[in-house]
Amino acid sequence: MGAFTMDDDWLVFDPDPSVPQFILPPGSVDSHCHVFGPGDEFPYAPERKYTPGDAGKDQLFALRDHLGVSRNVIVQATCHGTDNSSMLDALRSSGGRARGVATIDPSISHDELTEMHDAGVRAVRFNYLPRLVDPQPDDYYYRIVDKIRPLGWHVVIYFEAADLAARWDFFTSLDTVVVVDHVGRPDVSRGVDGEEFGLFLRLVGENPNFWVKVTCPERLTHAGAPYDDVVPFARRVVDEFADRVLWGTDWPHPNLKSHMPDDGALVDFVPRIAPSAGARQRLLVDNPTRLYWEGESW
Ligand code: 0GY
Repeated sequence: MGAFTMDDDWLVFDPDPSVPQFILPPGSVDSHCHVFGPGDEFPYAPERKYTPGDAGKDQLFALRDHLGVSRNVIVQATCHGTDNSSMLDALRSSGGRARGVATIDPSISHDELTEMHDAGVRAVRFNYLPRLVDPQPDDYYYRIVDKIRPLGWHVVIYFEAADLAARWDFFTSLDTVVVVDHVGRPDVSRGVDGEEFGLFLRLVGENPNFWVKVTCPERLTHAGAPYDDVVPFARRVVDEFADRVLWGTDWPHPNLKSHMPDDGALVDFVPRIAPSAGARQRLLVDNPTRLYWEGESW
């Protein structure tokens, strides 16, 4: 028995995903995935809000190869707090095929940041979901931005659409590239032409430093697989902001309660939101390569 027991209602990732019918173009990047532990080697943080089942780098790399993905962007999961060791270990084991998004606090030293940069970290994540992290004042985040600016890193933000208006001034004050997780977490029952999603489209339209991950149909859907109700939202963003969109699996899918997606089906979702080969090339290959491997900054 290991040191950690996953939450009673935890859903573990699909151990046997389908082989996708859609063949990913060479160089495709899974721009949003995580590693959890393993807890015996990389303990979960005392302040975590959930305890997952382990999902380590070997399983992630096996999924990468199974799906036909070339590279990963591994996002520090909140269950590890600001201890990035599991994520950094995965980056260092990837042979240059993974980049990272870290969670740090403002007291971090320049040497620690440089070490993370050398391992492949290129961004930090600010998380605004109280079910995942305790809120911090804006100043906390501005201090982090000051620390990462010299390295040319960007900021990934995770918020729910209902909170966008209240955070608008802070978000738009950020002078880095800003990547928004999971299409800005719209309530898809409100419609793609509704006020809520309209505000999000305005955010990205008015701020050319904003990028969007068209990820997580399995999290956004009310209808369930094959996620028809999410298609218009993701497709609108891909159509309007073709050079600033990223795709990812979100493996191993933390905190899903309704169902666990088939990761092969998540690949098959791509042509539905990016119907042309040109749009897919940008979404899957060109955009993430520019941002995470070539160091595009703002
Ligand atoms: C996601 C979504 C979630 C969790 C985390 O770091 C995390 O714990 O990001 C969520 O629960 O919505 O992006 O994986």
